[in-house]
Amino acid sequence: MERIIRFGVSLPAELLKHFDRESGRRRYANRSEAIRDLMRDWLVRRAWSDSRSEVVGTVTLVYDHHRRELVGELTEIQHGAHRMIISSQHIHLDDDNCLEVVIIRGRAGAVRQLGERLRSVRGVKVGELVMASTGAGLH
Ligand code: NI
Repeated sequence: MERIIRFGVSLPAELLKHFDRESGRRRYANRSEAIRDLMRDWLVRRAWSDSRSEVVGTVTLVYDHHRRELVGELTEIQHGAHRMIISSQHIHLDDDNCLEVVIIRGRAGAVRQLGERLRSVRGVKVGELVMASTGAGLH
């Protein structure tokens, strides 16, 4: 079982008051859980800021499939990066619109670059890169 430690932190009373109010709104069971989540978020952000660290990200795209050039370009980019793309899912939302979710694993710099390339393809209506983590080092 994982060893849990307790430690003391000094901080301004007002800061703690605001923190408790916000973490209560977000339905955290207790202050420790809220702080653990903050630490994990910070570690994930740190990992993404080091272009060499191993990360996982998802890119969500919404586009009109009648725009053939756009579809061709998205496919071209993904084939060019097939080693980094773990999976992709395509959903036909209606007569015109498609939703595509692409899961990418690799070095942070390369994952970010690929995400940016996909979302910046001309005609993409919604394009968002979510910076997730392999989970390694997070407990
Ligand atoms: Ni479709």
